[in-house]
Amino acid sequence: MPCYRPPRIAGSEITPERFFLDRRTFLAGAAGGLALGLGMETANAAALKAAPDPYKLDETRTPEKDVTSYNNFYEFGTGKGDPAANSGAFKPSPWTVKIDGLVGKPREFGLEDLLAFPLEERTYRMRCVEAWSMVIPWVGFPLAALIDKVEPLGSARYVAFETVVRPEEMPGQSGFFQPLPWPYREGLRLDEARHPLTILAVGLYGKTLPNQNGAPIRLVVPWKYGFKGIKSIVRISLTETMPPCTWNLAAPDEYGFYANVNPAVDHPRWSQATENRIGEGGFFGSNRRDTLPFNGYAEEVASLYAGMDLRANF
Ligand SMILES: Nc1nc2c(c(=O)[nH]1)N[C@H]1C(S)=C(S)[C@@H](COP(=O)(O)O)O[C@H]1N2
Ligand SMILES: [Mo]
Repeated sequence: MPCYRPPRIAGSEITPERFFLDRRTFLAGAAGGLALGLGMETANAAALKAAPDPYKLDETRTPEKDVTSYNNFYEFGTGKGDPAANSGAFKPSPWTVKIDGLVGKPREFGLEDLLAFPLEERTYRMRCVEAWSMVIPWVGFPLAALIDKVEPLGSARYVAFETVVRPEEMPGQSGFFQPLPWPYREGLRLDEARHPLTILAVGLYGKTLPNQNGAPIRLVVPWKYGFKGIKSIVRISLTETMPPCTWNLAAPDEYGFYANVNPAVDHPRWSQATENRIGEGGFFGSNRRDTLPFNGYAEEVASLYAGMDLRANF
């Protein structure tokens, strides 16, 4: 049995910028050539070109080198540079995602089946609970399209997700000290999962998803804190009751099930009112921008929470 060391993440207010920059300089040589040649650029290219982004943002995209070198993916280590440095041996192909639980047609989807969904580009803000943010051009498809294929039963109310467990390929899952209990788990209410903003991403910047960003398929829910965006998914289950979620289990007073971005509800150890947009500088209070309710997607999603106390149900 590994020793489970309770995680204690910190706000980016206290992230030493020098450390991040050193790591990044060190890793710069590894940042190229990360597309793993799954053929995504050719598969579905026509559909991708044809589909306009309905949520197009008028904000500068975070440079690709930052999106692929400053990551949270504890299966590869807890440092921001660890996922890019330690995920070279990870094999995202072949891959299957099992869909089970309260569905009429449970089945396994191979990577080819997943890449066959009409792909779209979606440029979304991503706001980590640690108070940093990015703007990322994802490639993916609505989770609703996948859910429809398996025909949810009337009793299904939630969707549970699980990340792969592969200690041989994921150094953060082996060794005596491990930062989290595996598999990493996340969940959504079924209506959140079906919302058109919610996508399964298979790429970014028009390329196959790099290992450190959750290859070959990860969840993106842009109005929620980044930890809801579970990576390298192998199982999706429809359930009647609220599924257990990794960070919520680890520290329930710090990370809620809903985890909707909310500048009015501070993390117990730091403010959530402002954020540091990666690539713009400003770790130490200069150049911070205001965090927006629902990460700027209130018009689209606030109605999902009508009548809910958003301070209590964080
Ligand atoms: N399996 C898994 N998924 C995960 C994480 C993780 O540690 N393991 N970290 C989460 C957190 S805290 C964030 S902010 C985002 C980061 O996504 P990115 O590295 O692609 O920017 O992934 C989320 N998904
Ligand atoms: Mo995060």
